[in-house]
Amino acid sequence: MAWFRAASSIAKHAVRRNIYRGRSYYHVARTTAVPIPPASRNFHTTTFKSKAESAPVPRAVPLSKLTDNFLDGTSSVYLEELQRAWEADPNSVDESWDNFFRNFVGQASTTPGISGQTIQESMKLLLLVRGYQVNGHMKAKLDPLGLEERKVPDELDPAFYGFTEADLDREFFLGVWRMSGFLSENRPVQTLRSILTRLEQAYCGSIGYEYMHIPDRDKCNWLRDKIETINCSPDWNIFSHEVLSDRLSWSTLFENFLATKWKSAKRFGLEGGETLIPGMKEMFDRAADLGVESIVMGMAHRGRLNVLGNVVRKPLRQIFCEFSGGQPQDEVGLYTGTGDVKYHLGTSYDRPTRGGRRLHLSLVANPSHLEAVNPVVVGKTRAKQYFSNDVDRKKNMGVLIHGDGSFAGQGVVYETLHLSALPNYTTGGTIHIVLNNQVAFTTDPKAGRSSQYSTDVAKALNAPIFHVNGDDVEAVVHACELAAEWRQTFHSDVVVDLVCYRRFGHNEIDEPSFTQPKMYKVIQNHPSALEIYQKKLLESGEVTQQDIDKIHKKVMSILNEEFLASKDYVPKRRDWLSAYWSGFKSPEQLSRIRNTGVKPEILKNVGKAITILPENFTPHKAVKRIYEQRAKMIESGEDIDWGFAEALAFATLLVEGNHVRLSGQDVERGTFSHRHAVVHDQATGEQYCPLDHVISNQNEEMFTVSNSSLSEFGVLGFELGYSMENPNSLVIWEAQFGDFANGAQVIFDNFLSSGESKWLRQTGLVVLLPHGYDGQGPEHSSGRLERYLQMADDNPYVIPVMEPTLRKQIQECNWQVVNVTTPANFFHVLRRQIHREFRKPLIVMSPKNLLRHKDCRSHLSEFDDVQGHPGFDKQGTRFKRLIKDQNNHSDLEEGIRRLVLCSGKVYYELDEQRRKQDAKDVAICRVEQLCPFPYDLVQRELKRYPNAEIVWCQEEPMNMGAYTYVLPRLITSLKALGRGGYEDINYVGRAPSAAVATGFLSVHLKEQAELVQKAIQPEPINYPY
Ligand SMILES: Cc1ncc(C[n+]2csc(CCOP(=O)(O)OP(=O)(O)O)c2C)c(N)n1
Ligand SMILES: [Mg+2]
Repeated sequence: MAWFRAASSIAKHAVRRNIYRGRSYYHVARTTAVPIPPASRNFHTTTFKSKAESAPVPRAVPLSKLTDNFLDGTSSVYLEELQRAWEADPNSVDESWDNFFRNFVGQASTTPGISGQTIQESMKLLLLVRGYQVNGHMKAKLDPLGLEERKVPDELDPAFYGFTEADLDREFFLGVWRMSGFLSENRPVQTLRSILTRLEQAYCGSIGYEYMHIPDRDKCNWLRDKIETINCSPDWNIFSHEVLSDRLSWSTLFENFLATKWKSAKRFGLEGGETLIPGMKEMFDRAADLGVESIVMGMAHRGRLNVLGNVVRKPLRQIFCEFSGGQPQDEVGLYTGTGDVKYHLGTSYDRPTRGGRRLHLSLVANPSHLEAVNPVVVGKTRAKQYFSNDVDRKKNMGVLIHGDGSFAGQGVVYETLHLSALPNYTTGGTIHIVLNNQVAFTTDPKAGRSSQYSTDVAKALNAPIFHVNGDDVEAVVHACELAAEWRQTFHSDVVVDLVCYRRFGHNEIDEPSFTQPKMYKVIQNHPSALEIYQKKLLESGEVTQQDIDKIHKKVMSILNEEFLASKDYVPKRRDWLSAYWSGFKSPEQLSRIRNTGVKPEILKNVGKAITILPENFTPHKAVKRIYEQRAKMIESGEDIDWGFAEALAFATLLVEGNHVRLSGQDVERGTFSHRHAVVHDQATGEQYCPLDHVISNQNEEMFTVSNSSLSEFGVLGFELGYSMENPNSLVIWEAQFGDFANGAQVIFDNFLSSGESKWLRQTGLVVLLPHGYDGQGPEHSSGRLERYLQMADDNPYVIPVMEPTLRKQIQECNWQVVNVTTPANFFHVLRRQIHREFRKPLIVMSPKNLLRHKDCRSHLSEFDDVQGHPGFDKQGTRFKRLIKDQNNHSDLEEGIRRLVLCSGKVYYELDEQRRKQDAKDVAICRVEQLCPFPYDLVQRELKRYPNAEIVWCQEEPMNMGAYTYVLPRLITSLKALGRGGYEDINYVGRAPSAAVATGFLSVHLKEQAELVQKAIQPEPINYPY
């Protein structure tokens, strides 16, 4: 077959390709070329510069292009030395320095007016300029309420540098070289007064710029150009004024309208921060002009309805209808779900832009957990980039709107920011807007954060931060525009800190004066941003009162029309479904159960393709052995282990055209060194990923395996967002050890287990949680299986339809939880995720010691679809939800005295014990799929052993593991068969415990031996009674 590259010479010579799209990350060792590391990320260098190399060459440097540490102590000493050399012999220095010194001592013929300017004065002047660049934002007028009490830093005071009143009208020389920013202007000589005026205008107006923490000169210069150049602010012509007035009116009147129609409803209004809407619109228009075609947005409660209505353009009648409590009518074959409050719902629309383009906007649904949606948005954006072949990441962009309290307080903000430059997670920059109303519920900033600004966390990522006074709509729009330009120019994150206020309480029925009395006294008399702007326009004579009234009338009449129309509006659930998913089945529509076996020749071919390493490649010898063993496995079909079965699942899905992405901590090698998906050349450090070469011309990201940052919340959220974009992708997150997943609990609780029910969005995300008791102590033994089972929404007392042709059990359940014990079954459960017409999250308690267990092997015939092969059941080759006893029992086994039901790796220990004791009258069944419960198969086994004592055996403590989930379902199964109830189910396992496991290996071994022996013991168990 053409698409195989099995033994092709190209495969042999290929090394893992560069998926980083030409960016010069220093860990791009997977590429053939070794890129030059950027200084900023290479701080652990062991390379020392030679003296000759480090001697600076005196070259004229435009002021605005100076490195940020130019004026430190060493630079001035250096300058003084240079000056001395120049005084001794002007020809001894570079011509530019000659020019420089001539000017300072008044010798330059071009600048006759300045004499007596000392070099110290020049240095101080430069320090003053730098002072504004670094600290100008401290003096910027950011707070619309004027309540901020900030000490203006000394660096902004000319007296600090020794300048006096008398110097104000003295002319000073600032440079003759070509400079960016206002200091250029071909006016190197300016009075101190005019220099100060310009500095104040540029840095201390309604926008406070923070960018001097960015260690990249070009980026700083780009910004200085935008900030300092006299005509850098937009040309606010009358057209813009009209557009701004209109947009601000919509934003303001929308909230007013909701407030009058639904007086006591919670809507988390935008009042006090209405300029967000014109700001976002301008940002989106500008981004569209610069090539953005699709924006994924995430935001919390505040202003969400306004954004939905005015930015995303969700029909107002629909918003009003939902506000009145209108419930979607159930349509045949469509979801019911539990729904969610109106300010959590997501949606997507196409928005026409001012420039005549169309911009696709999607607002991701989110739970009330602030900021939790951030990584989800970023992951979804990345998936959009992959599926639209947006290799430059210019067409799809993420925008996140935050609250000031949550941005500073929630750790996931940092975890998400820290994904921004990772090659397999970057989206080419997210724009963040902090809707900074200077309060979080009832908490003042001084109690809510230790940093000066709520945005300080973003400085760690070298993002520029534009603080802007939310009452100045023009400034807000300018900052938003600049953010879009930054993102499209530098493809990195940027933050707009929109400093505003909250006109009312936390929500509309909350009383803010209980806790912020002074602030609310000011707010009471504070005009809205719209009033301020209209007044300004009226005073300037640019608009008339009639113009203003006209806009007001137009907006109000549309709002009223939509309100009337909302009464007849019939909400459709379809409104909530998204593009790639058409044809996928809801829980109400029966999806055929498909086989997951693969044709033997395909298995063989892909198997070969993924066991070949390039010629001239020197893998570690242990890895070489693993690959040789894998080659043997595929050749002989025997002893296929876990790691290889997983690779076969990936490879076969790739061949079928699916995208496969696996991410998590150390997943490339695998925490337990079993995967080796990326092989490292021991001589060159080059990397090779065999799964990148399954089909010819395989897209470099089609298979992605990526070590992640050390974050669970952020990375799992990212993969969740990624998985939601396109169903034809197997997206997997693997925890290092299962218990670490609790750091991502919000994603499990509020998105993965309940997202479909709340928001009607499906995901087939797979979560691998290493689990199993092997004496590693309390923190590495358990993947906390019980938690995932406890969140399952299947009714323990109702057996659903289990007949294969009518079964919708999985479709109707919120997720699947499995504890698989054979490589072949793992292969099938992964493939099953894709080979079905619906998507459901899959939680896998994945093994640790089974990865190398001699009995945990499968034959290739269990993977294929050949009738008569061991994997082939009545219906074909599929994932086995339950593995019956291996002793090939007939349909009725009256002589079996005990049926041990278990799940996971304890099976192998039980089986061994049974062999040791030669306990032929004990049957052991493995419940591979715990949730939803395989009632049909469990009942089949119960019927097979009518006289058997029934035991649930687990290695986890009684209050953990699957016991509490299995117990009521076993009772239900027994009752339905008329075979007893609660007291007939015996428990074998560890006693209840607070800690997951003992920290002492000896205790572990003793406990483990006891429970295994007990499960097989000849005497009856009679436990817990
Ligand atoms: C993770 C989390 N913790 C607590 C809350 C409860 N809560 C809802 S809004 C809010 C205040 C948020 O303040 P801020 O981020 O400044 O947004 P604002 O409401 O001021 O717009 C709090 C504490 C929550 N929703 N999520
Ligand atoms: Mg706030």
